[in-house]
Amino acid sequence: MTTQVPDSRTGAAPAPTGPLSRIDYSEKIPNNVNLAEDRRLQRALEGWQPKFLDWWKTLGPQLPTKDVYLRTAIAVGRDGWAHFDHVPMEDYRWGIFLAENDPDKTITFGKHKGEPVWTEVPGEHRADLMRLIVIQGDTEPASVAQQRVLGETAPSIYDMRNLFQVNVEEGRHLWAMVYLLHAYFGREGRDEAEQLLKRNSGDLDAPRILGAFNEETTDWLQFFMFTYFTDRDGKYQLGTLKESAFDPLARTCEFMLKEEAHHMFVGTTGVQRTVQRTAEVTAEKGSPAGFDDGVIPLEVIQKYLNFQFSVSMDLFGSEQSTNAGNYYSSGLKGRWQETRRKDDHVLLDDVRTMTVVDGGELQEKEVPMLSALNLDLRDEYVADCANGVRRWNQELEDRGLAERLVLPHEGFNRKVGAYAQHHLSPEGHVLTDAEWDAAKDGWLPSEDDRRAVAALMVPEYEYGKFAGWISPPQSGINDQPVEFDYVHLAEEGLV
Ligand code: BYC
Repeated sequence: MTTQVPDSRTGAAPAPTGPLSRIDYSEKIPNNVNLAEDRRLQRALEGWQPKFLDWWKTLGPQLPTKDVYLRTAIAVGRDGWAHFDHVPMEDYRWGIFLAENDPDKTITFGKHKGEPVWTEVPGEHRADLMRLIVIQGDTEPASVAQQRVLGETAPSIYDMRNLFQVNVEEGRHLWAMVYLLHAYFGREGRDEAEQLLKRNSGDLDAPRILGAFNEETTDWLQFFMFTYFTDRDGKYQLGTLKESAFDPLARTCEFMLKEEAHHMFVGTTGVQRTVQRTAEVTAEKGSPAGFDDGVIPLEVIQKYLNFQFSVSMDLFGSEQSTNAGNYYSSGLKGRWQETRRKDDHVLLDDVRTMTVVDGGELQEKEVPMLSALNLDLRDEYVADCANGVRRWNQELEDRGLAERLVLPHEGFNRKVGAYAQHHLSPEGHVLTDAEWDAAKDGWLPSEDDRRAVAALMVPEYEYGKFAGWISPPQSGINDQPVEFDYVHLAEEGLV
């Protein structure tokens, strides 16, 4: 592998290799969008770049590191799109990559179905498209800031590397949205790009747009639940934007999905290894293991699951949404796996059922399909979420334990949509306010639970060693051993 001479601001990057690579690493901003041919856009992005780097220094990972074994996107083809090497994090080459262009591509749904995809923003959809891109862009830096202190309590160097990989790629996804704002939305787009660096997770005056991105990521169990449940919302939202008639957005999201898969791997296996460790200790001692045994009790893992699942369900918006119907009909946002659906892809005459709370009970009602597309996507998401839970339960079954983790009811702990004005138990019973208040600490992490989990979060910085509350993974990253030196910390002597 050859590296280029580091630029003072962007640092070294791996040179592209192989015939698939079309990403130009000679640019300050690696890209496959011919940035060099558009001086105005290039200058605008080069103006944003130092602001991003300042933001990264202030709100990116707090733990000082020398370098990290990171995956960098170097191509957009099917194979060999990524390169792994030790890179100082601030020198990571955040670039702009769109999936391959298909000149014959047509719109697959809505009232423009069958027409060629758009390479420019149609005037009548400008505001809606910008809103979707801003909402997507807003989540990316939010998650980095939410996770900024976790390096200090990493259960292993392997896990720390995965955290930083997720962080740099969320940074790249911010770049992806900022490119679209700069390239297609003029001054307004540039203003929005600035705002993406100014809003801050949990800030009372300038919060992040969506609820889950203002919650604190208090500890590593929360991080694993976040990457399992909340990154999975990202997968499904990107999956619908990948169908967009606005082709630059579609191609951007398609490429982002490649990186997203690893983020969910981190969540799935992180929770799995936590459950595994608790199950092992429980099986050894013959009774439920808990904080006194140095592991996270299963009921607390269930509470964390309940919390992150419910706040992630809110990210889908209201079950009935005219916004969602309009986005679909106009071709801005499709359905999950739109082209595999066996219907007319216009949906004007279609209906479906949804659950509502009526007279203190759950009732089914029929609604126009077009108005219920947030629910359609959310149903796909819930089915996917259930797969991980099955996998986690396998750890319990394998050790002969009877306990099981479950997804709570869709109406549990909701702040957005049809259930927002009601309290439901995880089993789906409608509760009075008093019943909810009396029971909620048994379903959601209490302050005491969070404190007890935090007390277990002691850093383990020795290569190949793992904190006592979590099992080691089965294999390392990119065929490296588990005990590989994935991160070199800045402080001498720590590793
Ligand atoms: N919190 O018609 P409605 C990711 C607002 S995650 C606060 O029901 P719509 C990632 C809504 O804005 C994926 N407010 O909703 C994961 C609207 O406000 P206005 C992010 C909310 O528009 C991990 C009002 O309520 N991408 O990538 O149909 C790490 C009524 O809205 C919330 C996207 O979300 C909420 N949870 O659907 C890193 C894709 N929900 O306009 C990254 C782009 C709704 O009346 N966004 N509201 O003031 C969209 O497609 C849609 O905007 C939404 C909402 C699905 C979010």
